[in-house]
Amino acid sequence: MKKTLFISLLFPFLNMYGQQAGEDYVKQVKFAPGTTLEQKVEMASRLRPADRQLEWQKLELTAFLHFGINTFTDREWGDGKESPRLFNPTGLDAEQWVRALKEGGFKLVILTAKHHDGFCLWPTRTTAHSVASSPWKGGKGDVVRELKDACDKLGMKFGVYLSPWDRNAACYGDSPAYNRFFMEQLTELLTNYGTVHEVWFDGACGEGPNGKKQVYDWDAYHRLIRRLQPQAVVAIQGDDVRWVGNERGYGRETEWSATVLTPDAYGRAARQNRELGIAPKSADLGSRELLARAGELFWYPSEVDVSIRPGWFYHAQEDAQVKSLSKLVEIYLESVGRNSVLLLNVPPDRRGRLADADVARLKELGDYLRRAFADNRVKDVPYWKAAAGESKVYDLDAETTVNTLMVQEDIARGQRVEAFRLEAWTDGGWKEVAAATTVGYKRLLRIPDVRTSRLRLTVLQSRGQALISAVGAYRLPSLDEAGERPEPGGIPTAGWRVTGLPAGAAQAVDGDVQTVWRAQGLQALTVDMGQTHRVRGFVYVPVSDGDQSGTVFRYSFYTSTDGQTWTPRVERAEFSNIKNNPIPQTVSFGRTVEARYFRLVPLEEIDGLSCTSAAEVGMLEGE
Ligand code: FUL
Repeated sequence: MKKTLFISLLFPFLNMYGQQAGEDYVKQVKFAPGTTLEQKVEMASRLRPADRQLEWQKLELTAFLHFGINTFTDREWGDGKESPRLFNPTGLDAEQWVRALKEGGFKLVILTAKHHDGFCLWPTRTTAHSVASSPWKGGKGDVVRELKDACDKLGMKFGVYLSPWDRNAACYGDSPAYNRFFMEQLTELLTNYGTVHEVWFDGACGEGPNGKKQVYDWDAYHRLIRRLQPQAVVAIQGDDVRWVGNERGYGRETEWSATVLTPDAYGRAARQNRELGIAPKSADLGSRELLARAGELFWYPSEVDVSIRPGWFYHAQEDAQVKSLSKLVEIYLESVGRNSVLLLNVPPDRRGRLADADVARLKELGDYLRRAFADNRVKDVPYWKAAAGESKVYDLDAETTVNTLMVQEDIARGQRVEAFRLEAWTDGGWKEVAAATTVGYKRLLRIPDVRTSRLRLTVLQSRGQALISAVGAYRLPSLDEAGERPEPGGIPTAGWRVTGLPAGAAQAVDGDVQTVWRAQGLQALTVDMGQTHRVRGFVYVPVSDGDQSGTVFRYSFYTSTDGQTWTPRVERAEFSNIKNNPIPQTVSFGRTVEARYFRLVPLEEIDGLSCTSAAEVGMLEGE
């Protein structure tokens, strides 16, 4: 107390948090009680990223490699009971992964060194549940080493995904013991493989109400990372990089890197975020309304993680569902173009290679983006310090047709633009062609073709002076618009009848994923297909837009030939990761069986609620 008084007498220009009036705040700013909104807005304008966050943001394109036991069991979440002997890639080629990603324009790659099943892709000293117990390379292999060597050789930054949730470790749930175990794993990864640029801690934990409760020591994990790899950003359950809030590949229309969302890993997060009524998925994480009520502001920029295929791990049955080039370009525009870094997952297959279709798509994406953004028609872009309400005219190199506009802020000095407008000079007058809210590192806006020779940018609202570092106008080549088609099953649903439920339940089996069935309680869905079919599995399509309540997490599935005797086909299973990635769930029975009736019995909803929903349930035709 005395010391604080002494310091403030000596340095009257320091505020109560030791920050000097007028100086920049790095990564975080606290508001003293009584700070007015006007003062907060001014302080927010001076919040800037730490150097490692700025370097990370400039990468724009980063990649994920989900690879491990699940690759060999065809699952999305393993239960930790798998034999390490299952891991046996026949032709692992990490250089092939890195080369393909470089062609795609990716600058950093993150490997799932350990996923939720606990299997380690490096020969760790902490557990026998690793590559050392697998037949691959006679137990002498190290996937982390092979990837890191390939990255160093080919010029790619490297990151590690180490799942805190571990379904194999015996000590998981004994908090101090597991924290020591986990930190040893981290230490191995961060000391034995050279420079690491990103550490990814997933937030998932599906232990459920009766599961083991592990209290993670995030502070200690973070201190360890800062000591061993100071340049590495810590993502998701870290405080450098924020999960965008969906796994579908898009950032928000209004995406603030300067956000009032307290990182989950901070002990005070639950209370502060609850008080503000926000969570990582909230639409608004940075408006003035929130700022007015907040006690802290963080530089916590968004990362958009999405897979090139429906699942995160490789499944042969998804070979025909590699995202189209047009979908990937849309994802690029709505992630990198919305002030986020894209983290695109491309999963190696059982050989330990990226599949041909994925490699070809990465090359197409890289070629497309290089071509699309090679020629900025705005030639002269001086640094512009703009007050709210000010405009600036940019000449194009000639009258030309453009369909995509870009604005960038100098985020090294903070994120300030709250609203802006772009006009094009056409037919002898200014015509508004785009208007949006935040800019941040980069904002890309698709517009209908416009022929013009001049653009006018107006900063409509800003937190202090906006610092515009770049403006661009491009003509993106057209794309074949063939979208992806969700595949509800295979057996036509005409003539199917739901038994024992109100008529609305028919919407779950009408062959149309747009119509949704919702019911109170955990309701079993029993269906009479009208005739006997040879079936090999089923598909559950969850509601993926808007209200996801009722989505089934744990379930059992039965079939019957007479509607009297029921055979369990899958018992007490889970739709892994369905909460974050609500894609169609294809479940195989492992063989073809005869059935006229089927029954899906929900055992647990994603949030433990007592309700059920489905966009569709379909049956897969057997051999
Ligand atoms: C999720 C995990 O549960 C998925 O399996 C995947 O790793 C994804 C990137 O994060 O939360």
